Amino acid sequence: MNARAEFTQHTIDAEPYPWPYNGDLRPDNTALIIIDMQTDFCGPGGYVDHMGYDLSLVRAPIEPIKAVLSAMRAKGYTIIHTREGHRPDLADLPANKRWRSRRINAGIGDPGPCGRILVRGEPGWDIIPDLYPIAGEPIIDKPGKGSFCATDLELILNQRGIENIVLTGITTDVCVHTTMREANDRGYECMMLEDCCGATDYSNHLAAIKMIKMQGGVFGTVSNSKALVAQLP
Ligand code: C5J
Repeated sequence: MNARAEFTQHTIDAEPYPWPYNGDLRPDNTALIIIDMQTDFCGPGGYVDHMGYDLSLVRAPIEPIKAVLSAMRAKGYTIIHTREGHRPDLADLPANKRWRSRRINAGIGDPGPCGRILVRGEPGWDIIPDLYPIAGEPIIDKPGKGSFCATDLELILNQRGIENIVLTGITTDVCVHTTMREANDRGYECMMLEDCCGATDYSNHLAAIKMIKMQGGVFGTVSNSKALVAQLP
């Protein structure tokens, strides 16, 4: 029997195709990325709350992410967390990003009930206690929406031999989608878990999921926490 014949295929049920495409799903080639589960994006007094959006939409993924995190941690998969935020001197904050946020009374860098909005080191910027990283889990601090722009994420993924990425977090249509697109263009095999993501607008959440499924899975594929937990090797 040659090495190829001994290779055991594992896939997770997903749409539009079972993931990963080649059936090569192992703890040492697969990472879970949890995007921006920060108080600023899902807690009272944070950035999203300032903008007046319904927090229940962005808090809905907390419990499903917990289930996936605990299953993947227990099986030794790579877990990576991200945080969107800026340096205290705002040197990495584009002027137009600040201007737009101030127009809607959620000025990045301005004081709020959770400290300065989206500023590194402030209470509102940190990851919520429910999903807090444990020792050894890399945290990627990013100034933008995508997790690859101006970060060392790609270097870390390459050092660990990661080929497959499970995407979770908030918001579906902004930071999760941008990261999925960036990862897909770099050749990573991506799967979004729909119940582990949330947007500030439910129809945008649904549209973002639909976009992934177009063209045979133009950015990857879509599954859910129950399928992943039940089928994870
Ligand atoms: C946004 C994010 N929506 N984490 N950030 O500004 O999706």
